[in-house]
Amino acid sequence: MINDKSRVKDVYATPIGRDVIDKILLQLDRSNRMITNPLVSNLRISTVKKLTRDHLDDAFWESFYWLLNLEKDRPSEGNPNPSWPWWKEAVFYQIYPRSFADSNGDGIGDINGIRSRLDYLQSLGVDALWLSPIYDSPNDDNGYDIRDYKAIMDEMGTMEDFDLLLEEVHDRGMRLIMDLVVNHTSDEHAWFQAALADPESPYRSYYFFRPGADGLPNNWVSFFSGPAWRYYPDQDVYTLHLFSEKQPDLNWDHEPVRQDIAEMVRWWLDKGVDGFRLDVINYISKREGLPDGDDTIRDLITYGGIENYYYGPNLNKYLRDLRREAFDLYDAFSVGETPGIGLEMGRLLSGEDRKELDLVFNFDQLEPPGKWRYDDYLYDLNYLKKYYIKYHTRLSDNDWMSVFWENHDNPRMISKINPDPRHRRRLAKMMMAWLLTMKGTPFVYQGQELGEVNQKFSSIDDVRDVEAINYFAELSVELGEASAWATILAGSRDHVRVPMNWDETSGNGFSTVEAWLPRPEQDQGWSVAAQEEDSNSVLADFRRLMALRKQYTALRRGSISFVKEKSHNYFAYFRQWQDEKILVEFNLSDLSHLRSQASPGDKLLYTDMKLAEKEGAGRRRLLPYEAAIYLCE
Ligand code: TEU
Ligand code: CA
Repeated sequence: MINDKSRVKDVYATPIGRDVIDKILLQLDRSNRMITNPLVSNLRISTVKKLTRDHLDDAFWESFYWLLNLEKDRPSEGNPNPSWPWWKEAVFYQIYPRSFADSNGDGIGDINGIRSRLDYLQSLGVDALWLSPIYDSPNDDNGYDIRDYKAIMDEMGTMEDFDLLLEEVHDRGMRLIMDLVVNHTSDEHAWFQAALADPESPYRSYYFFRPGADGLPNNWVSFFSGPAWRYYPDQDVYTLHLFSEKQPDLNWDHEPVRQDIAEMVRWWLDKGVDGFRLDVINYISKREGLPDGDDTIRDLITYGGIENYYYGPNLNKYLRDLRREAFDLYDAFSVGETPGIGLEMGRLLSGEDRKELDLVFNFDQLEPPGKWRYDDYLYDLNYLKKYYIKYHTRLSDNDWMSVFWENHDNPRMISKINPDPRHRRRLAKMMMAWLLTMKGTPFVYQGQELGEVNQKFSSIDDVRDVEAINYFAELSVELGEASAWATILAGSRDHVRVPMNWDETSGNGFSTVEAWLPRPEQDQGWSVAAQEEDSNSVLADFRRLMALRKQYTALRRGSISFVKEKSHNYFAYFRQWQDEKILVEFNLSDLSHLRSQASPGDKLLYTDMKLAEKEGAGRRRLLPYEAAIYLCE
């Protein structure tokens, strides 16, 4: 048990303590030597408490101890015999169905649209598709608010369409995973409707209903602005919603909820679905009594209350149960979306011996210290490099990580790194080379294979996302509309939700009518059609890189070792499997950089083709944002 008598090093030795301290150090841009040096590491917490009295009150320490003492387990430091399931060697491709392809001319992407593009997907060489939600939903949060888990949203098509899609994906040797959104349902779900209609309903316990009498039940805030509680005046009750007010949280402590969810998961797996991505799955277990969030923590990370549910008391148990009662019966794959968790928590959720999740999506790589998604800043790739070095230095053979930096919730990475259009192509290629040669399982988001960048939205009327709309309203009051809009433009999730850029026609080959979220501008030369015609396109290089990944086991299974770690703006690593050794090197800047690692006998497997032609072999410098891959002699 961690208590006042414990020393700093005892706290740092616990997985949660380590993750929390590492996160604070990261924000302060300090190395962990600040903690591991004997002077600090031997301090008693009671002393630290005194030293930090002005910033951290008793409530903070109470929450911190509670969190630390929750987790008795430690990540396993090895696995002599790691397994090689398909998903460790696969490349996943995420489809945002609303924006992929519209088959019936209503401006909304649908299942038959996806079916019509399966040849394209197969031609990319990707192994598995992940579909964002296509279930019946009133679309308050684009399908992440599910009304009926076993029905298809009208706009998406029918269950027959889905069955055909699944069959056709399998016929092409690919796999399909779905999105499982079970932290919350829609308020229009039958369970919630029953619960709301009758206080005596058994479904009342499926959610968090609290009496209205004394005002807000606690101080938790919603990720989509405002308090996390919706008030129903007729009944004088509140319900908890961590996301929009139309997304009430399910009460996982109530066993029938867990049973119904397991049954629903089996129902889909029985259809032949290959697995699921589990939406905000680390939020499902809330601290008993739903106590107030600590003010200091709220001030640090804005999401008041989060320490009470982001790695809750029964999280590990609920995941194990769900795996045993559904996933394992079908040998199905699972990747958990786990915002906020750190490296060690991730290992506890996805270690091979743990039997919880296969993989997690951790988000620490998306923003450097002190930044968050809505900040307008340039992302320094040296930070991404440091992140992967840290992870791969720490992970054991019992762990496997997901590799990604784009999805439907985040702006395009190229725009964050360097929005100068002159660098777009090479930067996009370099990021692809990175994604596809880093150790772990890559997840590509639709359009990433084209080098997509952010959209030129001009006002709040151009965006559709509930998060952005709510946040704009909140910010406008504080800052005025102009500066509120600048913030929305930097971070809006709609940058990546515009229709896929299939061709150069007015509807971009996505639809014959105006899309539900129009692209504000044509992006000439960057469509699929244009890139198919260009052997030096990002798309062409994506396929080249995919082919290399298929050809060389080292790129999929190989160990990773980093070289010249300290060299600024330069990132290089070896991947090795048995006798096969591959060197990958990147220039992380827009200036040329000395190429330092390859030996003369190494065979160049990949670089931007135009560069290779122009400069020939034996060049001494890497050009701006150049990636090079060699087979070592
Ligand atoms: O996102 C969860 C999440 O915490 C964030 O990444 C989210 O984008 C939010 O903006 C935090 O401010 C998942 C889904 O990926 C997202 O699309 C959903 O809106 C959300 O859960 C609710 O289901
Ligand atoms: Ca449609």
